[in-house]
This record gives sequence, structure tokens and C-alpha cells, in this order.
Amino acid sequence: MNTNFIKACYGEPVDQIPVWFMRQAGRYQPEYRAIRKENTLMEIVYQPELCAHVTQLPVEQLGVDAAILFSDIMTPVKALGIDFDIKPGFGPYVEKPVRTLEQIVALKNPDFTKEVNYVGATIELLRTWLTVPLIGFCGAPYTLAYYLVEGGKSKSWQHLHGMMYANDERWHQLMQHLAVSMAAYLKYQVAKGAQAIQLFDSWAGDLSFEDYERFVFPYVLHIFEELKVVDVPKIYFGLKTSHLFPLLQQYACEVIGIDHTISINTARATLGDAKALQGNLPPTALFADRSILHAKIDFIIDQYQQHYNKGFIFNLGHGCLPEMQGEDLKYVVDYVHGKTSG
Ligand code: 1CP
Repeated sequence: MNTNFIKACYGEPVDQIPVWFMRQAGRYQPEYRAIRKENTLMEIVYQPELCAHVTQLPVEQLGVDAAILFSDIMTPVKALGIDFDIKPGFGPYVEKPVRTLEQIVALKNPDFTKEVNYVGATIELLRTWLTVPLIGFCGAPYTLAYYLVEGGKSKSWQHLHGMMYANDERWHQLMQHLAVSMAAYLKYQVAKGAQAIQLFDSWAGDLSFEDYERFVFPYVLHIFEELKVVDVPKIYFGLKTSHLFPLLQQYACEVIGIDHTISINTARATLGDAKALQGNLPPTALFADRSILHAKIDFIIDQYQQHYNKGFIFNLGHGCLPEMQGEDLKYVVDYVHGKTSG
């Protein structure tokens, strides 16, 4: 078992910098596209053998140091009583967006052991196949609420922020419900064998410090407090979160995932060394010439080596893009490993 990823999360010495990529299973893979022709995204999730296969594919092809369960942040939402679809080329779609207090108080408190038993079955299967740690995940309350309240990707954020700024019972109840249920969902994944967990709060970085502190922070704090009882490393990730670091630092998590809008040095200057960092190659660097790609990777690794030399996981600043080539992603893995081993 290759445990460099887990060691890096805890700030322990590693043989080489561990690497994995957000969205490492996905449309850049011809094998994934072929499977998607025959199955919707959720149909993959509902079939443990197939889902485990899709999870494992990038591990074999790229040589990454961790697997991430193939799923979506919407997977646990059906168990709350919300119908959704994932539309190709668009993403999550909720036909009846959650906007009234009536809808919010009607949300269920699911027993995830029963409601998403296929997730547990996939995790159990993967633990018998994998030689790298398996990361479980879920969406953080704010990022989930974005899809539930807007109904899908939105440019105006009018309904979500309308509810948030109204600061009435609806916001508190919805965020509290999502916090409690996502903590339970993550505990379920760990009980089934997930060896680390990541909380995706992709869109939270768009909020000001004050709005995040007031409307989002207490709920994420709650999730990590709840998860103190599970002995696996925990990662919080969002885009453009550097202005929020003084708050993120307070979470009971081992790792902060950062995007490519901030350097490792600047992140360390604010965050100190109490947490490991994960990131942050710009995904678009994968489309550049090798010399440029080298320079971008060297920039990250040099900072890691000069100033800290532990507690770092190499990743992209955001997810893999469909236009990427598997061979280029593998090249990045080999380059990072080669540069940092021994
Ligand atoms: O087959 C397809 O339809 C391709 C697109 C796709 C994929 C591969 C979607 C629709 N979801 C997924 C799987 C997925 N989603 C994973 C897989 C595990 C892995 O990393 O290999 C993960 C971790 C997610 C998490 C997720 N879903 C996030 C958080 C991470 C991030 O990228 O910011 C978000 C915001 C979603 C919503 C979502 N699902 C799908 C899309 C296209 C979107 C984004 C829509 C938008 O832009 O608002």
C-alpha cells in the first residue's frame, strides 16, 4: 500500500510528493466516454462494480497516489427528498428548486446506510482492489445550496443570495440540515472504508470575508467538529479562498486545498504550517508546451522544498478538463515524482 498521500496530509515525511487530480475520472478518458455512452452519470454511481472500475481507471493509467470515489456532490441529495438530474454539458439540475420554508422543513433526515448503500458497496469493493488510499467526498453546504436553491448553474445567484441575505429561518434551517446530513454521509463513507475525505466548497470563495463568516463558516465548522471522531485526514477545498484563510484555519481539518490564484508561499504566510496544502497547478498549464509546464510545476515544488518540505499534496487548482490528454496528466505525475523522490 502506497501511503504517501496519507502521510503528506498529516505532515509526515514522504518518499516523494503524492499526486492526484480532482476529477481524475472523467471525460478526458476515452474509456469513460465509452461507459457514459451506455450509462448516465448516476447510473454509473448506482452500479458498484462499474463505479469502482471508473474510480480505478485513472489510478492505473496515471499512477496517482490516491483514488477519489467516482460520484457527484448531488449523490446524497435524493435521500434528502430532492429530485435532480445531471444534464450533460450543464451539470446538476433541480426541477423544483428548494426555496420555501415549507420545502426546507420537509427535507428528510436520511439513514445513509440504507439510502445510498450502493456508495458503501463501491467503497468496500474498491478497498479490495486499490493499492492507494481512497478519498470519499461530499459537497459543502453552501456549494450544495447553490444547486438546490438556484436549480442549477446560474449567473445571477439571485435566489441563493436572496435567501442568504434575507437571513431568515430558511437559510439557517437549510444550511443546518445540509451540515448535519453531509456530516452523516461522510461518516458513512469512512465507516465503509474511505481513508480520507474532501469537502468540496467550490463556489464559497466568491463571498466576502464577512458574508462567508456569517452565512457559511458555522456550518462547515459544524461538519469538521462532527468528524473529529473519525480518524482519517480531512481536506477542505474551494476556489479563490485566500481571503478566507483566517477562517479556514479554524476548521478541524488537516489539509486546505488551494486553487491557482495564490502561490504556496503566500498561502503559507497566512496559514502557517499547521495545515498541509493541496494544489495548485493551473489546469490550463496542461495545454502548454512542456517547457512551460515544467516551469509551472517547478515554481510550486521549489516553494515546497525551500520553505517547508512536508505537508504537501500535488494537485490541480481545479478539476481536470475534458480537453486534456491522459498522457499529459501522466507526464505531470511522473515529473513531480521524479523531481521529488529520494
Ligand atoms: O459525465 C459527465 O457528465 C461529466 C461531468 C461530471 C463528472 C465527471 C459531473 C457533472 N460530475 C462528475 C463527477 C464528479 N463530480 C466527481 C468525480 C470524482 C473525480 O474527481 O474523479 C467529483 C469529485 C465531483 C464533484 C462536483 N460536482 C463538484 C465539486 C468539484 C468541482 O469540480 O468544483 C461540483 C461543483 C459538481 C457539480 C457538477 N457536476 C457535474 C458538473 C458538470 C458540475 C459543475 C456544474 C457547474 O459548473 O456549476
